[in-house]
Amino acid sequence: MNVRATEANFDGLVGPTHNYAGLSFGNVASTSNVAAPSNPKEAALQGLQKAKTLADMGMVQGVLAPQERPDIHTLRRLGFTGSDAAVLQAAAKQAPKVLAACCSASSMWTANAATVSPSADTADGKIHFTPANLTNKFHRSIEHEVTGRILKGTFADQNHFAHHTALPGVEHFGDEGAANHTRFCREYGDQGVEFFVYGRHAFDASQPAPQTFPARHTYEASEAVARLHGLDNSKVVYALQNPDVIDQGVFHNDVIAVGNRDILFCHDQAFHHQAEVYNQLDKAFGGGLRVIEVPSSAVSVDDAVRSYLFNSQLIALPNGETLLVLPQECEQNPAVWNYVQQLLSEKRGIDQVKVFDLKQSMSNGGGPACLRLRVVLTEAERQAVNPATLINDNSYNRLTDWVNRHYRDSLTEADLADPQLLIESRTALDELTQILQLGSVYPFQRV
Ligand code: SUG
Repeated sequence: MNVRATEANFDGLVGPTHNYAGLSFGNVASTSNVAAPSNPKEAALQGLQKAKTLADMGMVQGVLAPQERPDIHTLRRLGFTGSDAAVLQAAAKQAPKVLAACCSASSMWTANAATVSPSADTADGKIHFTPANLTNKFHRSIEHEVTGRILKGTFADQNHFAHHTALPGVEHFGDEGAANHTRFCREYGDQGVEFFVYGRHAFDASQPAPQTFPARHTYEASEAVARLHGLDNSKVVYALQNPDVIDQGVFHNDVIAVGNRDILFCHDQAFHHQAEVYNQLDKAFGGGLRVIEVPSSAVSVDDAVRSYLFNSQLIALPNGETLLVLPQECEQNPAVWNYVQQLLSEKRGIDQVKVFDLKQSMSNGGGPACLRLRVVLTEAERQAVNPATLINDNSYNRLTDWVNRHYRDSLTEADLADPQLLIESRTALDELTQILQLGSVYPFQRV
């Protein structure tokens, strides 16, 4: 018998060093906004506003803490020595791009924090978490260890939550987490179909792969995560991303497809052998999967990448309606907005849309879906989540006040070497670990 469960969303709190450093080759927004000044305060408030709005609509909404940045620990591993200020100064002089990478607030995109399998899908009946190794980008490859600690501090109860370490940190097992993972189910408490999308095969060179931009995530990584989580093979589907769309800027599957419950909303160019992928999903689902396929004639791949139509959150509201959460860039794109209006009028399963201003994150290639990690929770599991990480009026006000007190409203690459920024960031994070009751998760708290 299945137990009633709901989907919770855990959004990444944007860290105090949010900046635009052009670090993500293959991510069009990241490379085109390189060196633009950022506004960390606005970025964090925009994220919190989205979280609070969804909490107010009756969703279970949490937050995940950011990383410690600048990452002095990694800079020391790379040979910079002396006081923290001397490390920053030497890195700025000798290797400014390495310093920028060690200052990225990229952990805000918690769809890349981990892959999560709900307890209804796993052999031992626990929720399984595997932090993503994010090997393809240096600035992201230094996230997973602290991410693992933050996840353990948020989902601490070992009776309900099983935490794995990240896969081996090499390209063969490149893992980008939930951005390439979708789960279909009829009710959240039912056993679901877990859908893993990857960009290339690491051990089979005969398979198609992109020519220009990197395929960050491998088949072998997806398979390993499914094994670690104890998933039932008959309820797992793997699909190769269309290599041509990776070459057009679709660096994660969640830039071209989103799914929830019995709906898959995707572009007609999303997958290699697309019709076969639909067949496999429908078979594993036991029939009745609803596919809303957006034709290229209505929305081009380019429009999808610019607007982030598919980086939307497909949400089942408590009143039974389905909500599509979109970034405002969709409203500003005539082809996309026309399509959205048509979708609503056709009543194909999406009942309402809600648009958010997430420009600070969008300018680095992160939309609504990038900013959240989905965790399906039964009532007993929800009770076991660290309550301080859940959003309500009180925690929202506290976090907003915390951002307003600690964050700068402008940051450029030159500011990253400022020793005062390191002090501000650590002071803010030290207070945050108390607000969120996480314990000492950061390297500076563990020396
Ligand atoms: O990994 N951007 C992130 C965006 C991640 C979006 N996540 C999902 N699609 N789920 C990335 O490319 C840019 C950082 C910079 O250039 O400053 C960056 O890391």
